[in-house]
Amino acid sequence: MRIDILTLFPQMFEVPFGFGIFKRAIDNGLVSLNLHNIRDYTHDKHHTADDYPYGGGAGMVLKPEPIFEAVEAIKAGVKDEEAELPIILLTPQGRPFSQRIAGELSRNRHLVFICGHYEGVDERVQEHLATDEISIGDYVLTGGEVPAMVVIDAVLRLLPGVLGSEDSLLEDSHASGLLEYPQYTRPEDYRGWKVPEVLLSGNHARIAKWRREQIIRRTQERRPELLNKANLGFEDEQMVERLTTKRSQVNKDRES
Ligand code: JFE
Repeated sequence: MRIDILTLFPQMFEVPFGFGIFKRAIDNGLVSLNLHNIRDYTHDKHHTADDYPYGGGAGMVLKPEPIFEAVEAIKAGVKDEEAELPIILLTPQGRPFSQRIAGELSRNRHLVFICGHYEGVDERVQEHLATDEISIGDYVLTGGEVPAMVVIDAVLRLLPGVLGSEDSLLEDSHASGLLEYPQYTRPEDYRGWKVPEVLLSGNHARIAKWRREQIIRRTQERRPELLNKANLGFEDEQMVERLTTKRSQVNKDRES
């Protein structure tokens, strides 16, 4: 997969993509990461990338020209097949990012990310250049760089060969839309806190049942809205049913 990133601060990407799994993916040629400094696409002698907002107000807004020209330079260097090239603007006004969107994006051969800064970017970028707008959550950051890193991280780990083993992808919780079961490693007893006996039993059927129950229980307790969206099998539904009846009994016991 090819990824182009437009930013005023290309160096911000050097650490997350310069080490570990992503560095290996880049070195192995699975991923190519191209950083573009928006300032390099300005033409005035001060390399002005931002300006005051029309209508007044605090802060600065990124000018449209360098961003359009940077994207056009990228498009000029790729084939026509990429007419559908996703141009993704990170913004608090975008569609909420999710594992599903990560999966969709991972099916592209090429992605372009636009990272704004200051109070945002000129609206004409979203209207006439971006093909997608993504928010990573309902909080305001200082720019689109960290959101771009979040999206790219979630997308790259889905590409074949990027992670060591593809099994871990299937197993992971958000792929199924539910939370994860608890994980333990040695020691068996840490400061008196013991690993659940079932995990030491060697009984794989019992372990699988226990983990499934943990997944359902935790999701029910912490993120009940996820359970409603998930496709549960008959046994899972029964477990939800049992846990709900148990809980309402507990609540009744508490109330009485
Ligand atoms: C930019 C900023 C004032 C934005 C209301 C560019 N999920 C998510 N949170 N924050 C962002 C994305 C994000 C993305 C790009 C950004 C924030 N800012 C800061 C300042 C008002 C803003 O929009 C600038």
